[in-house]
Amino acid sequence: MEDEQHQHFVRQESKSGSQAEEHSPPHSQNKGELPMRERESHSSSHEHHHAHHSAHTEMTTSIATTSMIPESINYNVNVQFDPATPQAGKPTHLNLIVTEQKVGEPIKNFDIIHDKLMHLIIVNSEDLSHFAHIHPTLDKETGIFHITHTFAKAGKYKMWIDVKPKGGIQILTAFAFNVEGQPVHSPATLAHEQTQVKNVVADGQSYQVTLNCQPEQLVAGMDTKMTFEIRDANGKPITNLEPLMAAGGHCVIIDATAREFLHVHPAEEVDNVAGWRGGPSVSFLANFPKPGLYRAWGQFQHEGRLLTADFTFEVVAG
Ligand SMILES: [Cu+2]
Repeated sequence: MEDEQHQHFVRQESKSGSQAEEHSPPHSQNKGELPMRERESHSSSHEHHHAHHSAHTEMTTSIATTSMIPESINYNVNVQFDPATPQAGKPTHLNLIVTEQKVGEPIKNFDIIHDKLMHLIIVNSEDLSHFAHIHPTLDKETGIFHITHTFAKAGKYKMWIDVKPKGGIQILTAFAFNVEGQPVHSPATLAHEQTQVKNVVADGQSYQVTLNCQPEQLVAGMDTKMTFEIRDANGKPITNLEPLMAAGGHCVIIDATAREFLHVHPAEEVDNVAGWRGGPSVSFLANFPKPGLYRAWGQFQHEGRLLTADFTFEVVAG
C-alpha cells in the first residue's frame, strides 16, 4: 500500500517552457496516509488490489501532508457517492469536500489553478477508457464541490482530484472505486499505437489530430516535447484554436496501471487569454517517471467545441 500511495502522488508539471518540475519537491511531497477506497471487485475482475479495508464505509478519505509548513497541514479530501455504489447508466452525484484535517470544517476558499477551482479526471482503470475531465462546482456556502456524472459501464474506475486551498499547497489525490450494474465493461488490451493520426469528432465536426514526440523514442526520466497538431477533416491546419483553461490546450497522461498521473501544460504561454487564437500545433513538456505504456489525452477548443484526442505509447527505460 505504501508504495502505491506514493505513486498516486507522482506529479510532474511543466509550463511556460520553463520545464518547472513539481516531481515530488519538498514543498509538495505528500507523506500522509492515503486510505484508498476500493469497493468489492465485481466478478470479472482480474486485477490485484491491495486495499479492501474500507469497502464498507460510505466516505472516501485521503490525507495529504506537507512538510514545508512547520505545523504540518493535513488536508483531507472526502468523496461521497450518491448512490453509495455508482450504477452503470444512471447518474451518480458526487460531493467532494476538502478539509484541513481528518475531522474538520470544509475549506471554502481555494486558489484558481489553470482557470478552475478544482480539476477532476476520471478514467476506467482497467484499460484507461472512459476519460472525463470535469470542473466540479463549488458551493461557497458549504465548501462542497459537486458534480453529477454517468458511468456508461460497470467496472473499476479511478479519479484524480487537483485542488489548492487558498494560500495552501496544491493537492493531487486519487481514489479508486467500482461502478456496478449492467453492462459490464470488457477491458481492451492496451498497445503502442502505430497510427499517429486520430480522427476526432466534436459536436458533429470531424478533426484529424496527430501527436509527434521529441525525442521520437520516449525514454523514462527524459524531458519529452509532445506536439499535437490539429487539422480539419480535409487535413487543413486549424489556426484559430481558442484558449482552454487559460492555455493553448490541456494534456493528461496516465500509465496503463493507472498509477502514474501527469498533468502537463503547454510549452508556450498564452498572454492574452481572451484574444488568443492558435494552432495547428500545441506542444507540451512531459517527463515520464518510469517505463511502461502510457496514454495521453490532448484537449483543445475550436469554435466552442471541445476536442479530446488520445494516444497510447510505450516509454522505454532510460
Ligand atoms: Cu481541469
